[in-house]
Amino acid sequence: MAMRANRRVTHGIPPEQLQEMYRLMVAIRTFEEGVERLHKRGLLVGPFHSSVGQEAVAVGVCTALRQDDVITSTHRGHGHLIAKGAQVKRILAELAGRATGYCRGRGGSMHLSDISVGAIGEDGIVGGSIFLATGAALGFQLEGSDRVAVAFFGDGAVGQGIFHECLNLAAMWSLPVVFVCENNQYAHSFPARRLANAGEVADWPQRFSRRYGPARLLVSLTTCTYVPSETLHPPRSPVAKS
Ligand SMILES: Cc1ncc(C[n+]2csc(CCOP(=O)(O)OP(=O)(O)O)c2C)c(N)n1
Ligand SMILES: [Mg+2]
Repeated sequence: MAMRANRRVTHGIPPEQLQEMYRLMVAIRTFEEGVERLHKRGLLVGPFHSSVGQEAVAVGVCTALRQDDVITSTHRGHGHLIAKGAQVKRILAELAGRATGYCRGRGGSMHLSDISVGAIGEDGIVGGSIFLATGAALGFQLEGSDRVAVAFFGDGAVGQGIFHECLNLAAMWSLPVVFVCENNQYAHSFPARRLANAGEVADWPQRFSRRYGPARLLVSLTTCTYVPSETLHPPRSPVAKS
């Protein structure tokens, strides 16, 4: 079927790339629905958190990344890994507790990583993904590389100190880290707006850059968060060495 796209909403992304993005979103949705069925039948080991409804964020962001850029992820991270190029079979094997899984079946849904594609780790600790990416970004800056790190995290992380510490450091040191907040309005099952006196999530980029300085904070849920590559790989000022 020929694909017609409204260029205003597709940011001039070529049709073949749009198709690939759509294919990835469908792959993530299909995976999550399948996992849910297997979980209900008791065929998986441990808990899992579905990313149904959040596929576009993972795909939109990861499409703009290079393979050597890295992402960190949360307890709801299958979609992030798939979008970054991890192998679906190995994720599923991990969820089933098989030795062919990413952590030989010992880590489960919340500890997936595939270093070879730059998915350097999920973290079940709320906010944990944020410091992992900030640390990776500091490493990139120190070695003078132009790689970037992306932290996916949930709106429930706003109550965690680590969120604020990392925004502060990233802004202060101009670290090549992008914070991507998945605003699903809940901290798992608790209304996220009751967690912190931080106003509307959509206003966070402005609010926190006023407070800490211009860190790169994106907020999205259902809209496809396509990030132009130049936003992720901006020219850098040289690292000050003492
Ligand atoms: C430091 C910490 N406190 C509490 C928990 C228990 N917990 C698991 S998920 C969750 C809420 C996460 O909300 P959010 O980051 O918005 O992710 P969502 O589930 O909405 O995708 C909490 C409090 C945890 N994992 N880590
Ligand atoms: Mg949430």
